[in-house]
Amino acid sequence: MASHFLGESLDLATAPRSTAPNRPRRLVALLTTSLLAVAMAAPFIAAPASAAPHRDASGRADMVLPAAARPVYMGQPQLNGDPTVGGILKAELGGYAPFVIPEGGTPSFTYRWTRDGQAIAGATGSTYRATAADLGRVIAVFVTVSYDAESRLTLQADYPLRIAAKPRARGFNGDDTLDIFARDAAGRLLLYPTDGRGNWRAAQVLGTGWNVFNLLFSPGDFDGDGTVDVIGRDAQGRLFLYQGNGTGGWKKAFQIGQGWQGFKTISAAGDFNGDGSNDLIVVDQWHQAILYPGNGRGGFLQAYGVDTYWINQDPVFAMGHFGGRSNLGVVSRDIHGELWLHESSRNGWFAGTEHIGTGFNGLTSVGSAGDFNGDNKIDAYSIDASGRLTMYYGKGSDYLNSGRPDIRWYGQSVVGWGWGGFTAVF
Ligand SMILES: [Ca+2]
Ligand SMILES: [Ca+2]
Ligand SMILES: [Ca+2]
Repeated sequence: MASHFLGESLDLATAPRSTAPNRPRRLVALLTTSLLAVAMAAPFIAAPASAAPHRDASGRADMVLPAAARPVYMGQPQLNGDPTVGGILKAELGGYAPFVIPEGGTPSFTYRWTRDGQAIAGATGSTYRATAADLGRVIAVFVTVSYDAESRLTLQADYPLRIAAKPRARGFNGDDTLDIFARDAAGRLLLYPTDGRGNWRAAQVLGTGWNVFNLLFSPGDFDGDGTVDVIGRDAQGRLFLYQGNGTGGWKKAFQIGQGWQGFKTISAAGDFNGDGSNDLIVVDQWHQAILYPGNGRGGFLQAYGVDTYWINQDPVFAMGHFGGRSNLGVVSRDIHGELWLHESSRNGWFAGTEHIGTGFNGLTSVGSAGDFNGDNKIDAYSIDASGRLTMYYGKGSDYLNSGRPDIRWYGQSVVGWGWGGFTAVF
């Protein structure tokens, strides 16, 4: 068995396929969080104000009624959204609507966000955009509902989330919007940036000589320096990392693997195992999906099989937090042109597969590069034989309340022409 990365030998035959080394710890973490949530879910009743009897001039005790603390109830809040650097997290009410007994008054909400248990200054809204300072840290949010000064309840939202490295969806040139890479027949690598609201900006040439690669993709930030990178595989099966400089150029390139020529597909997976670093997923010649977890510095941790029999699933591409929740999506297209969303709760394993599209056969290219139209919902694209670039607008989590949970798209539109001459688009 070939070694798949430098300096370390990996025998896929012995790579764990069904064991889940990080499951127990994750489970403990979830249980701890759940217990905390349960403990905190009990109605919080403020201690009554001091009610020492007041004595009037005659010395007669007189009851003074303190402001009454009424028990407050609230369904378990949820923490959702895109747990990556630059992604928006949302605290959402869950379960039942808050109420107070005896009833009366209008609930108001306040929020407190924490990073590794410490309050984040200024983070008091219902949403929070993760920053570079949050990379690898655990973000939590506490929701307080108040009916009056005495009647309030604070719950921690389920579940705290570890923030992953910047995803490919943040683009390459530093403005955190979708960009698409394309290689032309002459081997030039081009960048087609957008303004993040569905408009193209001027294309730029990123380099020449890229014809040496038979496979190109962007893993997001793979080396942990905060910038989106590109990976290429050459004919010898060597894998090279091109470090983005964060402003549309490069730092340097270096080899990060060898022996990758046997893989049918290699693609980004996002932070599939939830440790904060971006990972890769490959399909080998036996149609097995194998995760190559990134080590956050441009290298790899131990690879392992995550699914079997992904026959003829080509292409495979990362969709990030397509469902608008903290789940991570990887999409594949089968030979019938159906699109399948394979989701993970970022524990290193797939949780389930959903059908999300049909009629994608006959297209030259299908992929996803982030949010094209600026609604903070991940979109997909295709290129057909006539060179048309079509964008498919994802619904994010809106599909959950749409009455048609089977429809994951708002619609589609052609956003470019003349894309047929490229030898790679990603
Ligand atoms: Ca980088
Ligand atoms: Ca990871
Ligand atoms: Ca969108």
